[in-house]
Amino acid sequence: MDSSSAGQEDDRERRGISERASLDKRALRRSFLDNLLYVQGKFPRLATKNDYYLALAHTVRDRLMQRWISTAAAYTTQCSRTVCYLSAEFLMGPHLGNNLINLGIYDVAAEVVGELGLDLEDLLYQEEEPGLGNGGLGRLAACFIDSLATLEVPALGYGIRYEYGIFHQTLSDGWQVEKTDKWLRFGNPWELARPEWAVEIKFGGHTEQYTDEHQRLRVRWVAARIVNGVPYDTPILGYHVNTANTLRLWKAEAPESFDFGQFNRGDYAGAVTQKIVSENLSKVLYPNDEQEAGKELRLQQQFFFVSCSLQDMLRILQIQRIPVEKFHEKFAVQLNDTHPSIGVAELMRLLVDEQLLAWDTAWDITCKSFGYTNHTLMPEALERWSLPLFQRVLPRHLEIIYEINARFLDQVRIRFFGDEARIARLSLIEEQGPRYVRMANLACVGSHAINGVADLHTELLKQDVLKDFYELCPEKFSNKTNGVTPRRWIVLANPRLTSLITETLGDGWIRDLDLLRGLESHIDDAAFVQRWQAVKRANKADLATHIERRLQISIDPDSLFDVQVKRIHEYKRQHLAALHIVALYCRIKANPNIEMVPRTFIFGGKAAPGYHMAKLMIKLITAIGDVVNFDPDVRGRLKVAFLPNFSVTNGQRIYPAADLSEQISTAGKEASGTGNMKFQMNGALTIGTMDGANIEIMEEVGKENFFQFGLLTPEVYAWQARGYRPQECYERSPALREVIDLIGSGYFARGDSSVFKPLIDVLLRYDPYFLLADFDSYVACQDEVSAVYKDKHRWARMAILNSARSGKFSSDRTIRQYCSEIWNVDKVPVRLLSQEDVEA
Ligand code: T68
Repeated sequence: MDSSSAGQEDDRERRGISERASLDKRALRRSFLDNLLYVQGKFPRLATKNDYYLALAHTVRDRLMQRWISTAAAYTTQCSRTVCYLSAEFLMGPHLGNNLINLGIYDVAAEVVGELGLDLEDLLYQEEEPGLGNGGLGRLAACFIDSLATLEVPALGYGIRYEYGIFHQTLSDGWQVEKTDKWLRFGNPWELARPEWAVEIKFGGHTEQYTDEHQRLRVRWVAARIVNGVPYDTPILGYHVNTANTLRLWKAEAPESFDFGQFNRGDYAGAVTQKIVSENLSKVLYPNDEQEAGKELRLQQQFFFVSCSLQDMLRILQIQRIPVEKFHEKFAVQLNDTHPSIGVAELMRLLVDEQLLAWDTAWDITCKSFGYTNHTLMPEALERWSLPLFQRVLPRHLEIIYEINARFLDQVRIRFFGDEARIARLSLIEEQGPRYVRMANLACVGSHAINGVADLHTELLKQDVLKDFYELCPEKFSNKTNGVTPRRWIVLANPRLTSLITETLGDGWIRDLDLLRGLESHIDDAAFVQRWQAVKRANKADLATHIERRLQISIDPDSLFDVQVKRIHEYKRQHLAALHIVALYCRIKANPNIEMVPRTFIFGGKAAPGYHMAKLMIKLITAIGDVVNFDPDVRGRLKVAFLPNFSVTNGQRIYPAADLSEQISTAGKEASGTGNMKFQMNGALTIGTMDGANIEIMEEVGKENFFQFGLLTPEVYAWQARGYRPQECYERSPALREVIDLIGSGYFARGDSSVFKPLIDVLLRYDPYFLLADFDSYVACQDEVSAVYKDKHRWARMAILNSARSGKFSSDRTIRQYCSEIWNVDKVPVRLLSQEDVEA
């Protein structure tokens, strides 16, 4: 083809594209207005912003349906091997913006609503985010299902449709106050109820033995109570593909027959109570992260969603006419921590008691089906259920667990002859003192694969938390370092950076984040660096405006934005950052004319409602802000802002505006962290300990582009073994002494020295997370941060390198590893069915 005809071809193609685009746009506008009229029942003049949001949501949903149906058809006809991701939490964040991006119609939608005098961003903020998770673990599940869909892998996310998600956090006089999260108040346009696939879930009662027609001894579970599980499905669209997988969340409902029994006996109130008790099961998300709740309702929730999901898988086998013996060939079932690990016993019950398989066959299927991901090194987070409670809720499962345990320990006894202590540690039942069922042990025994979520975490699991299981079956263990989806955390959250990168590299990086390496060759291009700085400056100005509106404190967008957003926890050490702020404040008070790089400290995160020390940490930060923000000596050089209600939505405003990412947990405590990755992608530099995935981030970006400080894990262990005396650190460091004494004096509490006493006492006496040991190292490292920040050009180059080297931390990479190393699943590309196909 000569160049002129190639040019004509290009031209025709371009014209074709622009014609299609304008068609798309006209169609989008038409259905937007139709949905306003026919779904919302409003004329434009009477419509509220929320009506417009819902009209747009329905317009987008209509466009998802064809992909959703085509995906289901492809998987059903091909009987595809499917990943089932079992998670008590899915912290999805708002759907509309993400779906617009993945459909490739974000800009068109912005034009359409713009022409009607509306602002797309404004409409996006109307969406109540489904906050069905506490933090990292739930958000990881959300990133994973995004990546699974984008990689065209058949997958179902199974969880609970909590009516109240994670509480809404407000601050009153600097203290956290919790409000219920009524996210379903205005309806949810993204879900479809599927009552035709409801299942029955049994609770309590007793078991009976009987002989079947082949004279075999069998067990039947006679339950005291039955609850219905109704699935609500949400389509999960991949990026620029036809795949739309399903997130299937279960709602608990009372079975009608139960109500009627009591009603007919005249006990109307009893019937209604029964209904309320049943529906309580999916009423509320437990707000504790890293702490086992030990509550009966929590065990009921776990069993409820796991049994619903496993029964659903059996139903799918049946429609695809796959024999139950091939369960493990059809499904790879992943346990997101131990919360769904009762699934091991429940699948055994379904296979043995209901499908009538032999024990050994059922056990083989079970072990081949399950994989278990551990997310914590905190001993207090390991789930255990007291035996009496377990017996009361799940009598049949306790019998099954005893049988699994007896057979398992028989093998252990042979392998480790006479090692009774080891046998006691491996047992599924804790026998010293009150007896408990150990859920991590159940998950390990019933899974063919066990993984941690960062290199260090997996190593520590092998050496410590799961050492006995590692010594028993080393081949089951592997690492899968976490990742996050660049679609939400760059494309949606940071449109300015997205445009800059796409103009520089093309848009391939959105599906293949390793391509960001291409940015490295632009690091000496002054124009590029300048544009990079302008993007960050604009994002910071946006966040400054937001903070000023919300908190009535003025923020200088040219100050260093130093950000720590995550759940509030002593091991995450937000109070170490607070000590640093006070240290800087003391320097200013000692010498008001001291030269100092202006910093804005931004915090966000929720404390578990019953975790008093975490709530006191929030109060400490806000109290320091109340003094520092208004002290004339400070002259605006330090600002402290605690942004209430940290959430996915707020994260999307915050990560893109950060200069410095605080990842300062005690070494050996944070399993991985994923916020650290979101900051890095968006061009923040990290100040961090050698903990979790920080280590891998430093490996990728290079030591010279990372601010490292603090004790290493083996040093923490050594200090612990030697007998750590925090008082000595206090006495040795004058700066630390001044800070602790100032807080202890009540200076930040209007002279009331009792307010922060519990916090100061813990630090001086025990300091279980080594704040005082790491204080000097942290402050010195922060001084280096300030020194580097003064050289804006150098900072920008380091930031660009951080972003350029963040490819490893795409959840696409993580999911590829799970697919090939644990799940053994392949992608199944989806062909779009036409209208006629669908109707035929
Ligand atoms: C987090 N765990 C880890 N737990 O702390 C974090 N726990 O390092 C890691 O990056 C992340 O998991 C993903 O792997 C949690 O978020 C919880 O939220 C939780 C909830 C209920 C009970 C226990």
